Amino acid sequence: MQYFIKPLAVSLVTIGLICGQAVASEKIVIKSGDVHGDGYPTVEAIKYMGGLLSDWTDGRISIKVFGGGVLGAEKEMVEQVQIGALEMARVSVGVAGPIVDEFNAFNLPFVFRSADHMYKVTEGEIGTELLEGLDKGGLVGLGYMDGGSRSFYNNERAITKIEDLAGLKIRVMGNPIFVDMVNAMGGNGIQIPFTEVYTSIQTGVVDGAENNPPTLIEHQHWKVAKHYTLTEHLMVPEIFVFSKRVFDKLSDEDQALIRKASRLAVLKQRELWKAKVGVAVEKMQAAGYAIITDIDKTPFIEATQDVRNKYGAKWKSLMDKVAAVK
Ligand code: BDP
Repeated sequence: MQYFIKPLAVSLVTIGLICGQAVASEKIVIKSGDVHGDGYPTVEAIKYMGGLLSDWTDGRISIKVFGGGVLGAEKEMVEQVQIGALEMARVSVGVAGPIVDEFNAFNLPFVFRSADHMYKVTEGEIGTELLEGLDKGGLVGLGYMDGGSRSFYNNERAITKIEDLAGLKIRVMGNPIFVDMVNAMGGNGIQIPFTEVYTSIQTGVVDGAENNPPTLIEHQHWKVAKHYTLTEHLMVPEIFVFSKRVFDKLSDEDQALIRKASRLAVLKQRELWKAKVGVAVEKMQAAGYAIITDIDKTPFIEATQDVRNKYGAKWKSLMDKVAAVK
């Protein structure tokens, strides 16, 4: 697939700079990619951010969201942002580990105790430092979004205890941590790009996957995977990032506006997220889709201790700091 789109913002800003100064009246259209489509909280929050920017600048700055994965998988979108061919992307922290290694601390199972714990970590000193670290990867980390909790779904059998996962082929995001995580629980973790998950389950390439309720429903995975169990083994935050190449060429005022709008987009997404999770669960239950909520998580936590030890040892003090956030 070709997903090269004219880097509009880059060219406009460049024109201004060639003339020796930023041209305040030049239009800046920020293109932003997401694997989710309209109606999904991350997409709607970025559109909201675009609306704010547009209002504040009388339409001079706006955002155009390219959702539904039309710009490629998350890893590819991040690469596009790094080179400045795409201005912005909203991705899972799951794919940010290769850029800022410490982000992998957030990718370990059962690290966050609750959504509140995750908010406090991401909004506090730890989260801020990690976002700033994206700079070395050519990215400006604008903020975190809520990706809820991820749980297993599959087409083979209901998971009521850890033994039920034995031998199941489970799709995971592109990061070896997630493969180790599933394997530690007795399953067989397989990395597959998000856009191929539905077909992979449908055709039996994998037995299932793991994700949050809104994703399960919005991407129709529940139609091909009958059993969903709220193991809630992962709480992977999401981030939205801006191309540093493009950002550095913007005026200080425009950078400040983008940062201010980002902050409001973070809060908006949280609000939209909470509503969306409730609706997704209700919709599935009303349609007679069985969701197993009563599950003893202790064996899952114990089985993954080695994974936390193996990867977490590298960031021991960071992990301790995360755990100490009350
Ligand atoms: C969804 C995240 C998205 C990931 C996807 C995945 O919002 O960023 O790409 O999971 O599993 O929950 O790949």
